[in-house]
Amino acid sequence: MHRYGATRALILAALAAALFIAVGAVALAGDGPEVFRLADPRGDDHGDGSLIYPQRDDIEKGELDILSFSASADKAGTVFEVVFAKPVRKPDRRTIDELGNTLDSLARLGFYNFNVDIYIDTDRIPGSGSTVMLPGRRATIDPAFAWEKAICLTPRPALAAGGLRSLLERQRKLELKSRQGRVTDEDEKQIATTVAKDVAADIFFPTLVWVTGNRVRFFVPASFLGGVAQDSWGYVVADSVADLQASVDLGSALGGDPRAPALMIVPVGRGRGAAFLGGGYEDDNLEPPLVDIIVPTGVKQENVLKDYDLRVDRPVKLPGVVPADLKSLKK
Ligand SMILES: [Ca+2]
Repeated sequence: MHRYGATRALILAALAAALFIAVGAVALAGDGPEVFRLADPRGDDHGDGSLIYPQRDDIEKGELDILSFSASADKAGTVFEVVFAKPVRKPDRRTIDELGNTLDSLARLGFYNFNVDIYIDTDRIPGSGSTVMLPGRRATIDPAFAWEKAICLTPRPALAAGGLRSLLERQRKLELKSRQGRVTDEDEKQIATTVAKDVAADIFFPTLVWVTGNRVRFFVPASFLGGVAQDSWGYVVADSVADLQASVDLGSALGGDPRAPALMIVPVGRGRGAAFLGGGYEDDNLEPPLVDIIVPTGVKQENVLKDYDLRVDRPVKLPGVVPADLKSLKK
């Protein structure tokens, strides 16, 4: 009897420990104080108003429809959260390439259909920072919100980071070549080192991700943002359909500029199809393949994403949102 009691006590202790660990893990996922929350309308997951989801049976309207974007303080950094209109679709065991790779072995973070880009203007000085978005977004950031730090939540972060580095390396090699005529091995090494350093300092690809129902939360360390995310910073948030296969698509031929590279993103095309966002215009390489973006109060997403000019090659300019400004508006 006594023995049975001891065993039971042990089991209870083990259960309590397991529960403690589970609770600890949940607490890690951003249960600290909320820094800000930005709301976004339901039903606007159509970019400039014309985009149609890829015609596949594993993605449907609502899945990329952002309802809110928020940030919570965490001991070691920030946990961002995106809430979608529909549950996040989980990678299953189906084989998706000739090598026999299964979807869940490639997309290991619990989601696979979307990217969420976040460009953060931390210094709030107009014109200071970058206005360039990740390859294939076919849009720029409004110089008033030029960014210092970018975050790209994508199903295959390591592949995306590697793809971005090789793209930038090639770009800088070409620049150097046009300046000095040739590129030496030493130059190449130098370029690779600088690019790796720049990408690590400027762009973060989250690998700690929690998916629950309609919500995806992801951790960004204080070492990257220089502390916890601030509500006085400017945020551009845009989502897109993820292309799992191609880290860097160099020959995106779908109605676009064949020279324009794309990073893990499904392009826009005409009509409807499985491999692209439908509803695009003919001979149009400036319509962004961005499905849902968060815009400032009083601004219409569709108008922002339509505001480009093919005649003078002027792309869309995305404005940032400063959460603290919204709070003062409410007062
Ligand atoms: Ca939305």
